[in-house]
Amino acid sequence: MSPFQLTRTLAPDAASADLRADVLHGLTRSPKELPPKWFYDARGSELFEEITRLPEYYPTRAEREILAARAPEIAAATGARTLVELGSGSSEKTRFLIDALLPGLDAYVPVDVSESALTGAAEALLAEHPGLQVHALVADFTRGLALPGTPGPRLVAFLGGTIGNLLPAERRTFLRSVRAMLSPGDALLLGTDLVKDEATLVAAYDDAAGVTAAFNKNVLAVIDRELGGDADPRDFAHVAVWDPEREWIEMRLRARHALAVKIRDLDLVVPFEEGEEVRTEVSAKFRQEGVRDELAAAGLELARWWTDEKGRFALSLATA
Ligand code: AVJ
Repeated sequence: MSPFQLTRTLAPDAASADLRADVLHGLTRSPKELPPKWFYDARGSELFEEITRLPEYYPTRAEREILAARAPEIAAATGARTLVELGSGSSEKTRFLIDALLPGLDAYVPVDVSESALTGAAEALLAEHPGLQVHALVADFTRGLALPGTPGPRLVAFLGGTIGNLLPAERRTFLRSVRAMLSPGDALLLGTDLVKDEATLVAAYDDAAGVTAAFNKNVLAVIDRELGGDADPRDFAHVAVWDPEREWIEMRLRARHALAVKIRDLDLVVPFEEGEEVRTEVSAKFRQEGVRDELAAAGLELARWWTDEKGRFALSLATA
């Protein structure tokens, strides 16, 4: 068998139908909102990579520190022969896991909505590890997955703190669908950003160089290009606020003055009052008790908990 297989479980036009539905629904309700997944076209993914190198944006470095220190323990605890990575993107931090799991590792199953991210990452990996089976899945992992029949035990990794971009009800559904993928002996490795002082959190989402502002406004460029919109990013301000009750950061786009955005392909005119905001992202921050409870509610048991030296970010290992 060839060491690389790619399975598409997304219709090629699924993304555009979903974008239409999300924009129509999100911009005709009050308060307005857009799902964060639409940030990530080629430009948005580039901006996100840039964010991960900003001095204010600590989560990527903190998670890399944990993986570098703990990958051997993770490998020993799981003995995984298949590594599944949800939202794998460029698979950069996964190298620590793959290196620690080899030579017992048979298969790497990266799952992402972006086919180009998957093939690029797979090529790089296969060049280094020609014996490894790479079975890439183009899929929306929030919708439940059929995994290939590669050998167990399986380790399912969901890194980067991306679970924080789901709302609490979505997290429950997501964790249950992960639980449903696991057999006895399999495990979940989950990355979560942690609650900390407001100034550190807000700075991470409102950096001095304005990269996060450009990333936030990129969703307008996506709407303009994909749906024939006429939104002008200069009409909107980037806003990042900490919600201390819900313990999450919200990113919003705030209309600098009253205006209307026309979206040709939706036959839609979206009015904005001066100061009106669109919520574009929630990024929840966690505590150990909350992670344990959410895992338990999905039938998963928190087995190990690791943080970086400064206690900013956590990796959880959970078993079915
Ligand atoms: C996708 C979870 C890594 O919520 O921190 C970065 C995306 N948004 N800056 C996050 C993001 C604004 C990010 N993750």
